[in-house]
Amino acid sequence: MWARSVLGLVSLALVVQDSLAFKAHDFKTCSQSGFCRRGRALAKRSLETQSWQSPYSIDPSTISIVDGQAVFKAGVKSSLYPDINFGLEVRVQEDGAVRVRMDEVGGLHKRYDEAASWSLIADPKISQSIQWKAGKKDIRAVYGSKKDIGVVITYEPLQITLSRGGKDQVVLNGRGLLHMEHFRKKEEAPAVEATPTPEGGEEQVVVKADNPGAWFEGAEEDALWEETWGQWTDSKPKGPESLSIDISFPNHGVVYGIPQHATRLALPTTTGENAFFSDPYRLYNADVFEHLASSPVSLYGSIPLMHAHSEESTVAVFDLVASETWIDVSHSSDKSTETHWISESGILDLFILPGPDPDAVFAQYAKLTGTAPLPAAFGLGYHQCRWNYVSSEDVRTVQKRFDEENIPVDVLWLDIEYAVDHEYFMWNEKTFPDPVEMVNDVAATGRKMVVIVDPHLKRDSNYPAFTAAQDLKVLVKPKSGEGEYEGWCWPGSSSWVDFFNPAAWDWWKSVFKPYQLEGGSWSWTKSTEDVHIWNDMNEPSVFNGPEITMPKDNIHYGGWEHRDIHNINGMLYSNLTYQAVAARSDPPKRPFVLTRAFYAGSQRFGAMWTGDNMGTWEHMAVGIKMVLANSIGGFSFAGSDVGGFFGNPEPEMLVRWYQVGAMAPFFRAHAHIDTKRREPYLLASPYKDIVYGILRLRYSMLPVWYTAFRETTVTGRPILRPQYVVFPKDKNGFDIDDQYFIGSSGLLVKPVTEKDVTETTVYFSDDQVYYDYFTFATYNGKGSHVKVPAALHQLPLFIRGGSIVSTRERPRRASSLMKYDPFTLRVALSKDGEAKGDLYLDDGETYNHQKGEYVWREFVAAKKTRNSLRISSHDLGSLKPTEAVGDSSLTTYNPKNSYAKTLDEKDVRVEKILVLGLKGNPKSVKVEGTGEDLAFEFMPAMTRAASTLVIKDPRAKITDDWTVLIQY
Ligand code: NBV
Repeated sequence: MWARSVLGLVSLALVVQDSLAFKAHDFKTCSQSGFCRRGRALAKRSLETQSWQSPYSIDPSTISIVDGQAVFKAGVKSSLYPDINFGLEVRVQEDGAVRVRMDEVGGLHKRYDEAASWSLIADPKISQSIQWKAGKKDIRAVYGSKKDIGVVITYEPLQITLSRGGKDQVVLNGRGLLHMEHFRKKEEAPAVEATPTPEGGEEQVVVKADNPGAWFEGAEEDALWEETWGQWTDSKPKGPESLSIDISFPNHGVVYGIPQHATRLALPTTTGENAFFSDPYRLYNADVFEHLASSPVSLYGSIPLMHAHSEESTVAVFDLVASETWIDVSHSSDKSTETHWISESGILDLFILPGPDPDAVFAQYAKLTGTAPLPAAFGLGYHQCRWNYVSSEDVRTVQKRFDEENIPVDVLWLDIEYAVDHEYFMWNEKTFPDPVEMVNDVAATGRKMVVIVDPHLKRDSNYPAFTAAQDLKVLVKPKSGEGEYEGWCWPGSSSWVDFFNPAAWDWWKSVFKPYQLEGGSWSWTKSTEDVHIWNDMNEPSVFNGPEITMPKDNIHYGGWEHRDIHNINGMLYSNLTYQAVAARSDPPKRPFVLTRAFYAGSQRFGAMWTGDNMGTWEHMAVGIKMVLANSIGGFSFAGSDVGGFFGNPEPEMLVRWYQVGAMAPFFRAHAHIDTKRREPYLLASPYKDIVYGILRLRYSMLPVWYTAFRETTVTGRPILRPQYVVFPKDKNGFDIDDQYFIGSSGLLVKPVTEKDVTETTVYFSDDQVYYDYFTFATYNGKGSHVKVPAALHQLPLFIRGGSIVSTRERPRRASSLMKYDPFTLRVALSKDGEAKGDLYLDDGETYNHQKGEYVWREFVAAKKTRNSLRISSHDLGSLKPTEAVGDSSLTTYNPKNSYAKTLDEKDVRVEKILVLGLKGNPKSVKVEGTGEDLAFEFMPAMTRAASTLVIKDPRAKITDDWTVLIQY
């Protein structure tokens, strides 16, 4: 690795140079990882052995049904090891999801079983209406409102099947690959003979003399007790404890999810004939430099959730495991998918989410891991970052340039060079002599700053963050369990706080307080409430560690090894930082925290970005797919570095990247320290004008993004929705991952990610009219791939007929200055001449929305007679309370709350209504009730462009109920 050796870190320049050469062999392939090798070898043997049968079975005499009728428990045995006991538990939850847990009982050690406590929001509620019926060979339950869901647990061999309407949906251990390696004593074994693998890793193979289980486990012991890879030896003090399970979807031909990988949304195969990738997808949070644009290697985060989809149904599995996991994907036909999950440690804790459609799966998953809270509104604005703005004067100049050009930006960012010696929180006083004044200058224009705080703490006895953690004894320990683990990172010799240790929590929260604490302990006094936080390197990245991370035998709180918790580690860091930023103000304000590492549940703690992408077209394109995969995984607040982190994008590429970024929930430009400056105002015309237009477009669409966020907060439905989510029955859309809808707004976007493009093809699935957002050109859907103009200044963005889109079209410098701006409504009439859409507003800053301080309106355009159209506005929360899986405070409200009153007092109104696709010339436009005539302009339909009616100042306050009547 570029900075592996201590001596290598001579100067930043050197490190950076070296970093530009990514070496794939810094990361293991499956064949270089002992347990993955064992798992895949098991799968191979199963294919080679006729009449293969899983050795695991249930002992019927041990079956018990507890908790009313809902929880099935039984003992499980493996015929290979009759003396070892396993316990199986299958619970059916209230929403029909099935949880399968299995652990070794009375083993030599304990398997890690705490992943659920970090990832889930609560213990899921068990169904009270399940009846298990035990037979001789199996036990089964039938449930669901139509009594069409069945769970069958077969005793011998052990197999669990979920079916719907008589069709198998999910089968566990159907291929007999379940294997929970039990804890064992290290026997006297012949000396290890190390054979190098072709990739340069070392296979350590011990031949066992007498092994009756060889047909299943293999005749040889492979890296059970110790594993050496490169210069690192993993001591594996507890020996083997890996877990393999096959999960099949016999009636689903496509699978999605398991972020984070740089690949297509519909996951390509990794095994079987003509497999697309040769290695399984890996989940092992890792700092992978200059990663490939198409690869199954693990990246910075892991969400072990997989959707399986067909025209008939969507189901999912959520494998709640925190250790390194590899997942093979294959298709035995184009209608079925087989997967094989191999994890290094931990219990089996797996959820089967029965669907039956994508929305139901989102709700089922959100009930488990929660939804994203509403963000601070500025988080949806444009973020200007680079590594690094080098001084407070630099920051002020950047801000000034944005203001001079009259272009919006909400947040200016500081990367690691603000911190002297890379001791986070500690300003470099030479370059940042006046940090509080600098932040105040930025805040004076309604903006915020985000400052990086990495998790590695320099081991410096004068660094208060380090010494406090040391005094509290909350640092991660080395394998001996004594003292503090030391690794190498930006500041040199560093240690890491163990956030699994509750003793670290209150302290970490106190550190972010921008005022002197009682008792005199250290806090970040040179900061303000306008500073928010960026958590990078939290995989964790350790320059001199194996695979640029911590040794797996490091010890965390509770005696767990790092291997047990690795994939959760980064989530705890952003969780605690999020709490810390919230806790510094009273009453609390919504924090903004950006994280690089993540796990299932991280959506509760801020935003993520896709890490260090390259400035290439391929990376631009795959970034969209990665953000979509993240959205499937519940983590919608996502984006990738605009411009590409590495490299100097040509202007055309930069423009396209702004188009991509502006259409992502998290919109930030960022660049490596070695790159040339590329702030939008540095571009020449016409590029600069196009980018300015994109920035303004983003700001005008903020109400759309915020409303979509509300929906995800309440329902768990993603903000970005790929085709299969919106049209689950249209199989032509299943592979499409380069266009997507934004929330329920009806907006469909297909960003261009190729050079020299003047037109592109968009897929319109349904029998509906689609309007070009800018020109109002119309396209008819129904399964057509349509060519649309896409020259550099043209972003292919469409409104689906039947939608009403609310925007704010007055250019401002920051979103905070738009709070009381008027709205424009685009009423895009459906083929039937009707439309609707909603709009959610709150103060964007406090938690008052949870006390009902918000405005949630619906606009409806409906025909009154054959020749008249009514466009009306009414509040939603008092009329149509919806069921919430997330924040239920956002479903019912009193429309007369004080936030609504403020909007009323400030006269916040609709200033313009655009009606697209009216079929006839309007004769009059009036306010219904008063009969007042409204001014309007009308452009009749032209070939392929919709008719456009512009109603000016419809006398419509945003908080009032009103109706406009159009006669035509
Ligand atoms: O803090 C420096 C960078 C940061 O700019 C980037 O966004 C992170 O992904 N960081 C990684 C560390 C080193 C990158 C070469």
